[in-house]
Amino acid sequence: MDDAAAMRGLPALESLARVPAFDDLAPSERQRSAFDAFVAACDGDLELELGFVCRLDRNFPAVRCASGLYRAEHAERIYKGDLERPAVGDWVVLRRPEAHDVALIEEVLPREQALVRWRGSQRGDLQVLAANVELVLIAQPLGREALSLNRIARSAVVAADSGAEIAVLLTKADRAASSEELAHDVAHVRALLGERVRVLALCALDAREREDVDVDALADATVRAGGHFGLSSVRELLAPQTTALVLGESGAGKSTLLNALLGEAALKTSSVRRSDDAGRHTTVARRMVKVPDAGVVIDCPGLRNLPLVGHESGLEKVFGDVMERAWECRFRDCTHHGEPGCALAGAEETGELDPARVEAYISLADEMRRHATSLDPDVTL
Ligand SMILES: Nc1nc2c(ncn2[C@@H]2O[C@H](COP(=O)(O)OP(=O)(O)OP(=O)(O)O)[C@@H](O)[C@H]2O)c(=O)[nH]1
Ligand SMILES: [Mg+2]
Ligand SMILES: [Zn+2]
Repeated sequence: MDDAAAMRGLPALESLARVPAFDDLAPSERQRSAFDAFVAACDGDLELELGFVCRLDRNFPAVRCASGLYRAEHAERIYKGDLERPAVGDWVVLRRPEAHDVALIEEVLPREQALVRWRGSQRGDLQVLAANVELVLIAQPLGREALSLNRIARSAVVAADSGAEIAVLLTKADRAASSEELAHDVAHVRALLGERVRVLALCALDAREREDVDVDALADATVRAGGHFGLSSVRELLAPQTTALVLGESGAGKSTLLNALLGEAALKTSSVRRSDDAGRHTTVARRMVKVPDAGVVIDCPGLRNLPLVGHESGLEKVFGDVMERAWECRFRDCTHHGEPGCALAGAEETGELDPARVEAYISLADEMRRHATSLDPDVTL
């Protein structure tokens, strides 16, 4: 198998750092009994083993089992598309034939959760970013341009739609124009997403030695604005036996953050373009790493766009109070663009709802309505 992996240009399994051990995660009861049922249906076939997909390199999976770490191919039913392909985080039934060195994924066990995005162009073109993720960390870099609240709100809706918990990470805090600016950004994000969503700011590169950056002042400002600061506050969110995923554009500092948590440069990073601060799509694999004394985190390639299509449940989770208010609009089909008797406009005026939060809701709901007719496969034209 290693020869086959080498032929495809995949990294050798022995060279992979910080791959979670089998015991670092546990299947749910449903997944465990689905595995037992599958094995029983195969008369207790000893070649079958339980494992989770800990890595995908250009769609080639690596699976962690109790007996070891294996490169695996898809069984025919998956290969042909009769069954869905496994994503990182999926619990699977792995077949390891004694006479062969090729392992086969026979079945993907029921998902407790899946983080899904619309790839953006065609109808029905969905991509499962990862499965069985408990927490999505939405990474948004500070610095060059104004903080993209739209991007944060959009990511929050997609992530919440999957059923995962969410938290926002403002990365590269050392690039904030000042500690006051950082405090404003933290406050804006909190107003945007509501008090229940944790907002963290951090600097993954060690800035303590730098004279132009006062890390303590940044930390104070963040905390005063109701946020949390630093790597330790990220680590606190990563409960043992759980999986988190870092979601963000290329260059947001996802891999740098994970390296800082790991205390070693296990993941490749590279500089952003000077001209426009854009990342270089450095991370190409989706992979799990185990953070010492904490949980498992998935690093994945940066996502350029995250269109909202059919993410109603996510919208409701993030903007529940706004949606509830919208029931009071005079017209049932109010678009909240200046119609008379619009309850959202009313709530903005009285200060009951934060205007930025209302505006974000309206623009995301508009987009979702538009896409519903052009992209959603459940809507027939
Ligand atoms: N100043 C500063 N730069 C940072 C920080 N974190 C990351 N960077 C820089 O940002 C650039 C991009 O970081 P990466 O970690 O590769 O970004 P990424 O999100 O993993 O990007 P992709 O893998 O392309 O999706 C690198 O040059 C990092 O050194 C930080 O806290 N402060
Ligand atoms: Mg990366
Ligand atoms: Zn309205």
